[in-house]
Amino acid sequence: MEMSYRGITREEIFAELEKKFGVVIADATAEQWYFALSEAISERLKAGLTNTAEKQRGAKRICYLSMEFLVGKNLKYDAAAAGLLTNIEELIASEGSDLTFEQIAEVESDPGLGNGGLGRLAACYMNSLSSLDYPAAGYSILYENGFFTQSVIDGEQIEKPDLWLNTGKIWLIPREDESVEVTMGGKVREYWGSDRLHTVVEGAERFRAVPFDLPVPGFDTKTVNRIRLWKAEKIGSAKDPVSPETDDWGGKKISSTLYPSDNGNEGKMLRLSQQYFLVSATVADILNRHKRLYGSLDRFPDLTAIHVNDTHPALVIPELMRVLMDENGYSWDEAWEIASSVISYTNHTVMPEALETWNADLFKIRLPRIYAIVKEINERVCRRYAERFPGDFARIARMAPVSYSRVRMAELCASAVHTVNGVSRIHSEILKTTVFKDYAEYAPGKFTSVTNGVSHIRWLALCNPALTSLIREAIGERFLKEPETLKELLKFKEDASFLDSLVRVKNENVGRLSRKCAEQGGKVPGHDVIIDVQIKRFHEYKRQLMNALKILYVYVGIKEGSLTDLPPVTFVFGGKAAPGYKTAKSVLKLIWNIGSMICSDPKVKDTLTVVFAEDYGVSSAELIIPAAHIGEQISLAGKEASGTGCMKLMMNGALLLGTPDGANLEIRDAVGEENAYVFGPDASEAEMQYRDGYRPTEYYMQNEKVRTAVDALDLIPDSTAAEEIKRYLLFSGDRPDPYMCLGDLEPYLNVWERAVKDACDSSSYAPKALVNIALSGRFSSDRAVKEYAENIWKIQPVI
Ligand code: NBG
Repeated sequence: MEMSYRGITREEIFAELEKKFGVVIADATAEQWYFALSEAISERLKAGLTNTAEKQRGAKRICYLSMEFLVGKNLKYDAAAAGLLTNIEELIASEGSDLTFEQIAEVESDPGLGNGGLGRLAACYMNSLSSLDYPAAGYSILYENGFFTQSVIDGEQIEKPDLWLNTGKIWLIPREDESVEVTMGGKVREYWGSDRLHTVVEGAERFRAVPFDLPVPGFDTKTVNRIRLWKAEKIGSAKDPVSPETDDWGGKKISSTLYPSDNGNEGKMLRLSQQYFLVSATVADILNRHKRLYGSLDRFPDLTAIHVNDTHPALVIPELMRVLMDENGYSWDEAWEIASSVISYTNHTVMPEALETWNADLFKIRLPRIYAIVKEINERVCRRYAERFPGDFARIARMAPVSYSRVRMAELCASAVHTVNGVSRIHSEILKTTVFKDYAEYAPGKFTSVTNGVSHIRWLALCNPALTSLIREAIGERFLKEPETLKELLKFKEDASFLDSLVRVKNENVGRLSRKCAEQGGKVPGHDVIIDVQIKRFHEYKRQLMNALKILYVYVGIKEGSLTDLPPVTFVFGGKAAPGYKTAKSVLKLIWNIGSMICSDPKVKDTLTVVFAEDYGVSSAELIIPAAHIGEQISLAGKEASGTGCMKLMMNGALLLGTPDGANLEIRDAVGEENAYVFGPDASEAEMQYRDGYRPTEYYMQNEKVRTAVDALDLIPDSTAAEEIKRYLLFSGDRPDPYMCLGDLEPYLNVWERAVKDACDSSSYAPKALVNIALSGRFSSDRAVKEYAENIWKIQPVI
């Protein structure tokens, strides 16, 4: 790959070290190297940003609004994107330093700008937008504290603040010159003047939104787009006589923490404030820039696409209308036309608790003018719904953005935007028959699907260098820019030496993971083991509990001698439970306890190991995924919108073990049934099963395997926790375990056994792994972003 930027020289590093630390290169620590290299790369990216802005002038661009961008460490990615990896490695080596670039890159904390799949997806999309030279800007909040840092002591999750900015701020470019003001609270006053009605908000709380830009370089191209992160500062204080009646939520608080707990009104209000803060600052920024570049807003809709990543930034709809009407003299109809022609929305979940709604009274106090606009939108769209479905009041109430004293964000989006998409084929279909059924009947053309994708650069090339060099030797490096060309690997399906190398690489990666586990003092995978991973947020619907029951079943089988021909298996779990989510925490603890029980059992401990990777995040994923043989995606069918872990695992040669849910289905279709392990009822069967009344005790009574697994809960030393889980599975109220773990347990156990045996037989595993890697191109974020660009945003690359 060509260097896209001027190489970094020894003199430059020398000067940086001297300026910042007063040390010479020979004495520099990994940390000092980190800052010097980051500074050198940042300088180049700054220039890249300016050149890109210049080049993109006059082109339509996408503004991607997301409350999260889980970008992962910057140094290594940015160095690779800029083509500076070899240059840097050589530079370090030529100094005779003991340090490696890997060690230096590790100094950086994972940026705390997101917590899960949705945020990681947004980060991959920004990477691909730049790599494909699309004009784009991400917008989010500069959280001082990331989600939280997780440690686990005796199975209890301990949450500590994530102070990622200590190493992260070096990548941020402060742009105080482009600060804007955001107001909340206050009272709406209308007055008549110059032949029209004017609306102003008086006595509002005022905040300054200060932008910090995180440059996002494209891979092997000069395009650098930015993610603009807003930091909140309060202007004045609560005692400020200008705003005596408003509550003081503190400017600092708004951007201090990612997703504060939303229990109770205070949390809710803060979250609403964060969301409005993001969209209000962003709309001001987008419009200011547009006017600066083009003089007026006349061509605004031709040159701008705005994307709402899940409902969190949905208030961009009324906010854009507010600014167009109140500050720029547009009429309602004009403002509505503009907002609905530029804004599109992705839904990322069908879980009812995640479909945001706000208490209308709270909303009205906090955002009075926005509330008035949302109410007006509500009245107008409901009138249209009523024309189309006369007399069908139940349906109109279901479709209304404001209904039963709630402001409903998904309904607001579905009513206002030009395109709504789901994130996998099945999810998009489910949306049309459930959450958005009424709208899909009203405006079928509005709904589409874009299956998620992830960056092969981060999730293959950078995290799995051994596999990458093997692929590079086999088919060259075109796959880095065109992941679909990985297909060429299929010609090695019967090539014994290539398949051997694939297995060798996997073992090397297992070794790398083991060394890391040992360094961190945790449990270590054994030798020649199968690595079976389930890494994701802890949530009931993802069913880590079903996996735990499987481990218990296998444990008993080995102990009692009924399961004899199993290879050694290490189960790797990683994931955080939301601080207030009791069931998720109990499951985490259960897994921890099972791990402890197994490792103190001499009869089983050589065959089974449970590793819990604490503080799971982008960096630990980069280590675990390349080592995995089996990736578990076992959500109850219909519940996981897509899943992207399955894609990352696939491109690293892990075999999918999963339910017919989300993107699993598309992976299965791509690689064929023989190269993936899919089990259990499909979404409609699962739905029917639940509706007809799921009776877990019947599974327990009638199925020996189920009984063995559930009874094994009694073996766990912490009996209270085990009792609690048992109640949850079998009895709790009239609705035990809504995700029906026991219903799917038997087929899961059967298919798992087959998968593990295949995985340990290289002649069966290696060709399957190869097919998975070769056909992972379709799950690239480049493909996904192209679909968004062409079908939804209508933007073109600018080279
Ligand atoms: C998550 C889904 C995943 C999906 C990601 C990215 C939210 C609200 N949703 O299935 O649960 O892969 O979004 O689309 O985080």
